[in-house]
This record gives sequence, C-alpha cells and structure tokens, in this order.
Amino acid sequence: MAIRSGKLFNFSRLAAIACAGVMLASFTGCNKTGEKSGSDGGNKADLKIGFIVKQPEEPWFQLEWKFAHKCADKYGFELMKIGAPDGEKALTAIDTLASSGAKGFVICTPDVKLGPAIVQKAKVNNLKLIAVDDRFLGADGKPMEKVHYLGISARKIGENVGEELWKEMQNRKWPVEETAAGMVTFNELETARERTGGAKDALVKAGFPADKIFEAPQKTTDVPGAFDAVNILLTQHPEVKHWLFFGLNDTAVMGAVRAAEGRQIAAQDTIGIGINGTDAITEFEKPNPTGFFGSMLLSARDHGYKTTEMMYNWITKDEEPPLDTRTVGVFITRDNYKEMLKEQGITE
Ligand code: FCA
Repeated sequence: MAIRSGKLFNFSRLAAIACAGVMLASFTGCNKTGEKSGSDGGNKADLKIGFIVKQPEEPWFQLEWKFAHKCADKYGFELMKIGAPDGEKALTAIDTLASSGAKGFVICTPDVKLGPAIVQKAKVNNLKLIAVDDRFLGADGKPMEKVHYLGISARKIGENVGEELWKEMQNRKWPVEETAAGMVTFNELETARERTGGAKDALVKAGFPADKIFEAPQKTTDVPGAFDAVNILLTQHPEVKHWLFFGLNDTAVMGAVRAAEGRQIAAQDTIGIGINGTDAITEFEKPNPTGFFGSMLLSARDHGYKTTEMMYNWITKDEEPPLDTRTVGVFITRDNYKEMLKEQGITE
C-alpha cells in the first residue's frame, strides 16, 4: 500500500485504504530499485527499515508514512509500514521486522507503558529503535530518556493553543461570565498532558478563570472518545453560552465540536483549536465555518522523513541520532491553511 500520490490528497479515502491495508496484511513494504551503497557494503535495496504507528487511520500517521516513504525513495531502501493499534500487534510487528531482516524501526507505540518490552525486543533482535511522537515510559513510570526520541515541543505548542483561544474569544467579544472551556484530556500520555496543561496555563495567564476550565477525560484518543467525554460535560453545564475547546490533537477537538453541534450550540458560539493540522483540513474545506476554528500544524515531514533518515544514517553510517529532538508548530485557520500546507510540503 504505497502512498505515493503527491497531489492534494483525500484523507478520508487514504484512511479507508489504510484500514483495509492494515486488515488485509500486517505490513506493507515498498520495493526500491537497487542502488549500490557505499559504507554499508551491501545493496541498499536489501536494507529494510520499519515504521510502526499506533493509529494508522489517523491522517497524522498517514502523513508520517508519506514522508517516511519519501525518505525511502530518496535513499533507495525498503520501508515496512505496520499499523499496530494494540500492544500485542506492536510486539508482533517487531518480530515481523526482525524475521524480514530489517535493521531498525521508528515507532509511535499504542501504549507508552510497553516501552521496556519494546526496547527488550529490539535489543534481542538487534534492531535499532527510534520512538516518535509518544515517549516510552519506564517501569518506574518515568520517561525513558535513553531511548532516542523525536516529538513535539508539547508545552509550547499547547501554550500557543491557549493564547489563540483567548485572542479569538476577545475578537468575538465574549464576556468571560458567559464562557467556559472544555479541556479534552488524555492524561496517560505525557505529550497530551503537556499540551493540554500548556493551553490551560496560557488561558489562565491571559485572564481566563481557572474554575471555568472543565476537564473532559477521553477514554480513547479518537473522535468518539472525545465526543462522549464532551457530551457529558455539556450536559453538566447547560448555563454556558460560549465554549472554547482544546485537547491532545485535532481528533479530540473534532469530537468536542461534534458534541456541541449535537446539542445545537452554534458554530459562532464555539471556538475549537486542535493540534496536528491534518484532520483540520476536512473541517476547513466545509463550505460553512464549523466550531473548529484553527489548529497548530505540526511538521509531519520532520516526524516521518527526518526520523527515517536518522535511522538510515544510524544503520548505514553509524551516526547515532540525538536522544531528544523536538519540533514546532504553526497556527492555521481557514484563512491561511492552504498556503501553510503547501509550505510544509503536505500539498502541492
Ligand atoms: C500523538 C498524537 C498524534 C500526534 C502526534 C504528534 O501521537 O496521538 O495525533 O499529535 O502525537
């Protein structure tokens, strides 16, 4: 299932293709034309690198794969893309990679607590490993700082979300007394805690009352998970006229916005700001504005291409990547998203 189209791509179609692919086969690989390598002494076409993601149906992960694929195309190795929505599939995926002769893999794990098991499996199979997006947790519950990691500057990006929410609330001249914020949380994940915590702190710093920021814990990090969480919150607060929504990513905010719509809260009474900038596209493309106001567009190129390139250089040139690399985000709305997506190489 090669995702090669460089054209403006239809995320929902891609998602459907991905799901089908994931169900039909546990992994997909893309053969490259042979090219003799230098220092690794082998044929580059024989080199295999894995890229495992936790939610292959999410547009963000589609993009990571797309950029990882570009890296494989450039260097001429085989990329093995594997969707692993649960722990068992993630561990099996590593075995699959090992038995196929892969030399390393990049992974966004479905469960950060699997960190020690993944490290162990990689070690036994002599596979190099880079964690992307979600940092592993050790048995002591602390981040595994010795595992190479590339992720977002989660706190800073969260703070930007809070600042933009406040700015737009001022634009709309909403009185603080009539407004509340729905914070869709997923506290099991460090990067999620930092994002939502950063947004909350920035809102409070700007002057938003802390006691009007209500948590809506999502059980699953998808649209239904956020929808259910926010639906409960809206039932509890029928007095609120205007809502701000934020969460771990676009999906969380999309669920929140759908829940508000379900309760007949108008789009102009809702300001949702997500993170990823990927699921946001379908919202911005709707003819009439929805409550999904904006998103922090992350660099899928860095998360997909750069991690894969780091892995390639590590395997072929023994260049060890930095232990911790962080990426930034830029704010997009209906007004600038087309231009920003082009700038990021997401669309042409
Ligand atoms: C986490 C989220 C994704 C994306 C990524 C950078 O894995 O679940 O949606 O935001 O971090």
